[in-house]
Amino acid sequence: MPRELSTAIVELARDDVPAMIERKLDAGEDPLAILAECREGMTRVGERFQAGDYYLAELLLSAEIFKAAVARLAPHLPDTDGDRPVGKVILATMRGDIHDLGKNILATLLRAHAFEVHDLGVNVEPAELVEKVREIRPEFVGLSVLITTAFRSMQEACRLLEEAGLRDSLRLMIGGGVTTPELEEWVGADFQTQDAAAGVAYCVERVGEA
Ligand code: B12
Repeated sequence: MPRELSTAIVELARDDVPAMIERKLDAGEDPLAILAECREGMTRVGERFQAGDYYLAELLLSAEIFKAAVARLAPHLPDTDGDRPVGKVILATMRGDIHDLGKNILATLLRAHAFEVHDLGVNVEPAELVEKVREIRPEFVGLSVLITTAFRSMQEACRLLEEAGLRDSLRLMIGGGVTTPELEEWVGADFQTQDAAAGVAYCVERVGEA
């Protein structure tokens, strides 16, 4: 049986992964499904790291392989016809967290759906997020998280938005591999997912009523 794409990522087969993606695209496979396979590989890399079988060097290499995979898939991701922005979204990874691969995918998908995306980057201070919201007035704010130590800064961001009177004018989404419905409630968000496509669907559905 041929090796799975997710396994090639776990094995850090830097040279094989692009060729495997190419073959899948040629065979007409859904680029979003291919992306999901890559992400599964990253989850398994994380398990190896947690078990002590992989170190930071392997995490870094996996991130490089994954970034190259996303770059190859990006032109094939779903697109829309319109070029006028349908709505504005601010994205950020909050203080304490530097993971951004998932956030970047979400940004790509949202832009492909004609949203104007303001990506504030990683390790963002809650007060900085609030300032940007005041300036840009987005319909949506999306916070990405992969490390539990950043939960508190997400909750703080939500509280500061409320105190600034800005919380009711937008929908707050949280996403990333460690998020759960319980975290959504604890942070005070409106939506939670571990799937960027679901986040896009949420924005597309709600943009008119936001
Ligand atoms: C790659 C990686 C790294 C890379 C990150 C590179 C980068 N530029 O992002 C590097 C090597 C830098 C790194 C560093 C560290 N990492 Co790391 N890392 C990972 C790994 C293997 C994969 C993460 C990833 O990118 N997955 C792929 C993406 C695409 O998935 P995703 O983020 O979930 O995104 C998808 C959806 O969730 C969704 N989405 C994401 N965000 C959002 C937001 C919204 C609004 C929406 C709607 C959707 C959405 O879209 C994506 C596509 O569907 C994970 C393992 C894992 N289980 O995830 C560990 C992991 C997250 N890392 C971990 C740790 C501990 C660290 C370090 C502390 C290690 C260290 N000792 O220094 C540092 C973190 C420093 C810090 N303060 O942040 C732990 C966290 C544990 C915890 N309980 O919090 C994990 C879980 C590994 C583990 N099992 O121990 N890491």
